[in-house]
Amino acid sequence: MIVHFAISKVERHLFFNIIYSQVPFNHNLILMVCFSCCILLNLDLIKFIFVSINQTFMDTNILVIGACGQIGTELTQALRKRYGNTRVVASDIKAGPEALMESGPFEILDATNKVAIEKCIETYQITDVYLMAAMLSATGEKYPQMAWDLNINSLSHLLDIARDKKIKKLFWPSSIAVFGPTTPKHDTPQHTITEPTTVYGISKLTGERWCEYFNRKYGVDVRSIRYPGIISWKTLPGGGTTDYAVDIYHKAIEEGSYECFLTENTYLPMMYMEDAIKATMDIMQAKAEDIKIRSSYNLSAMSFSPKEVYEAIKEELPTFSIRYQPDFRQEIADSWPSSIDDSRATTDWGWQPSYDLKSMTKEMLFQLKQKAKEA
Ligand code: AKB
Repeated sequence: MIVHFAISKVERHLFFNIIYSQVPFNHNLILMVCFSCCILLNLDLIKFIFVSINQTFMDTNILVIGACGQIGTELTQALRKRYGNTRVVASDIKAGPEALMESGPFEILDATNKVAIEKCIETYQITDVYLMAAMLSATGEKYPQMAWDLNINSLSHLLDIARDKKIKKLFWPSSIAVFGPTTPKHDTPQHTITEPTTVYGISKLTGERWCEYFNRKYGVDVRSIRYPGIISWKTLPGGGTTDYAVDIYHKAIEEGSYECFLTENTYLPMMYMEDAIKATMDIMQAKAEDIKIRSSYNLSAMSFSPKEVYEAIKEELPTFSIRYQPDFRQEIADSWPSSIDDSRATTDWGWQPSYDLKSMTKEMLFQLKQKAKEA
């Protein structure tokens, strides 16, 4: 008991790191015995020894900033599955789902507070950061200055931290929002006109230029993809223009009808969450020399309109109905591409999506029906 209370949060983190680590069992046993002996001898010594062990055996410790958001929640769980629960620190500005906060370390962290981020990185000996905190397109238009401050300052802090060699690798998501009304709309190429009209798009485009600059000038290993609209059943998105494509499934199950804020023929690039998580983890695991684009990769899986997703749902739920009531988000959607050419991601690091509209619709409806039954 006395020993338990004498161990700090960091030492507990390292202790569980050893238990759950993927080093061979006999090594694990030796480390555990060493650890126990050290506790009885000297606490400072413990820290030193376990910091060294941690660096030797476990070379990846991850921090997810914005872990309670739509992508952050599922990304954190997937990373914990792959790297071990204690090696993935989840953080957000406020508390999130219990499952996420209880399955591994969780810290309250403001993505614009550089000092707090650095402290967290030092405490947990973080090597890789996934910066998922952002204000999306629709909310960004309501609070342009806040969107700019959050999206730009958080990235700028992390790039500085990476330049100062305090972390090894940074993942930062960009978006199809970097494109604008002057961009070729169909099969939008990787390198093309980028004149975004939303503050979100402007911040993402600026971020892309910063990433490439920090890579070229300081050798920072930053990796990025331009997410399309992401569809998932576990966590709701917040403040985006593509949010309708998630909401429509929820409303189909809960109410049997949906009022859509985009017109029926507005085509946008979309992706199922499982594919988005796979892409994010794959680009981070790829060899550094294979990541040839250091601004951000085009990424795509499918393209559909509200009418097409409605028809796909109706095949499964024949009484489902829809009404179209476009609002200010229509103008944003009209400025974005309807489909994306992501061939560079395929050539450089092997990107391949698994879900199309039909398979995603089946999976979404199945999972949401299960969830409704369990509630
Ligand atoms: C949004 O709609 O703002 C986001 C995005 C496409 O980046 N989902």
